[in-house]
Amino acid sequence: ELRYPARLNCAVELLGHADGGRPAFRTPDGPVWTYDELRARVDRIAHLLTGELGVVPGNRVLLRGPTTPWLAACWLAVLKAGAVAVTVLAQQRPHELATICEIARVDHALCDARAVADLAKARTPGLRVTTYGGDTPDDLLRRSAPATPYPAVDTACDDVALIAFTSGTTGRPKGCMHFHRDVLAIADTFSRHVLRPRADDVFAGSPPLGFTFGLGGLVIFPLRAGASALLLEQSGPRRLLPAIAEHRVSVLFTAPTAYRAMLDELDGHDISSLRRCVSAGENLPAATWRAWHERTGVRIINGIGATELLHIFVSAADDGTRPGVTGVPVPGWQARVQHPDGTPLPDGEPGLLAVRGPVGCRYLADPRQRQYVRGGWNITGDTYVREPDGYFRYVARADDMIISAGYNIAGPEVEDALLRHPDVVETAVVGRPDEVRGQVAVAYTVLREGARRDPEALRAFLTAELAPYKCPREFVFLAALPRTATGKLQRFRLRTPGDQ
Ligand code: 3SK
Repeated sequence: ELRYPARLNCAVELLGHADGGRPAFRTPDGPVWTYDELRARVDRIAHLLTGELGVVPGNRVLLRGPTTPWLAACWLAVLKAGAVAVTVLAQQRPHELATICEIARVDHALCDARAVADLAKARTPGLRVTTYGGDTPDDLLRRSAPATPYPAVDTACDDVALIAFTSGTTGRPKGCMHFHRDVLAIADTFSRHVLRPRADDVFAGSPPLGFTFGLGGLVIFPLRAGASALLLEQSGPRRLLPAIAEHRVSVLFTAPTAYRAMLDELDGHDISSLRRCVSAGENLPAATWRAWHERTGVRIINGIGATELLHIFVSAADDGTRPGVTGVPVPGWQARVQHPDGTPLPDGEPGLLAVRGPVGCRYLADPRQRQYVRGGWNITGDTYVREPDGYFRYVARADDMIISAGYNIAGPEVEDALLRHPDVVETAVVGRPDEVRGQVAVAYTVLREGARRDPEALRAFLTAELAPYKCPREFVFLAALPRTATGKLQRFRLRTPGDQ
């Protein structure tokens, strides 16, 4: 069991241990920030926050900008000053920002000067916006501040440190409150036991810091280990590969689609420095796991996490990783598969994934809390099967099962099979209402450039791989699949005809 002192400021813990001369953050073209430099910049920002800007402990501070060391420094400074960080995504539009500010009662915002226009348009009454990295005299980084160490606010371990918003694939965003101890708990469970990072590791990846997958992988885990992170503003698959080669990245965080896209571009890039590759955010198809392993020799660490629980809670390490399954509960976490009435189900039977561990879901003023936390378990909304060997295998999102003429069809299983076809880049199989069968499966598919749109060829390929009833009735070819800002597939948009 994890035990933390009653008084704890997680920013102090994250910044506190590494030797000051060691690298903390790197960027593709800027100078390396050492731990000493990072500490000094965090302290400077914290002085300004609580001095000139008038932030007091408990104030909610919105943080917005591309993934840069300054954004990470602002996040650490807000926490060190006892305030609450509300990190948002660059893609969030003014009305979404306004909703987040309203739900989280945001008082102040620190915003990369390049991203301030949308925030200004959000028209949130009383919000005080300060830019960083701009050229106006009142820009945060142009103000003068004491060069003395900032005495961290003496927060309790269960004071709220951050409010993370679920991008949600649908509906009003939910703010999830996380404590100072939660920040350390994700590093002391998933990172410590699964990643087992070393101080000479270089972390990098594509998820933004406004998504807790990225916040953990690119800030919390490297700092907790005294390691460094390469922070990339542009982190599409084509940018990641040269960056991995140039900076000898050893721990990579990205999404299943990015692994698949990188496979096509691997030639000519030396990525032999990679020793850990983490995939989360969506289910990792077995075909992608196998192809990556074959080409790179690295076994992808597949994980399931949630904004509600901050990071990954089911995964596997090293030789324990396998294609087609997620893994076992991360040490410190418990998981089971249960019936919607809360009864645990036997191995082999699909049901709802329920987890509990050191981090809990605490929605900010949202009655959906009652659906997410039931009987002390967090119900993630995923259908899983626990195999007899204790591994958890993803079946579908609970509301994504397609029921056609009495058959249950798991969209991801069909997708996995379709992805084995050499022309298929991405696919989503969803149910469409049908008068005769209740629902029929429809495959929305993105093909490789120049490939022929041939539904019959795909059908023939699939019937050799799957029971015929699982074969989609219809194939629709798209240029791209609809996704949220964090890259999650928006199946509901595919289910609504004309909304793709
Ligand atoms: O969406 C996920 O699967 C996830 C994974 C890791 C950390 C956070 C999240 C939301």
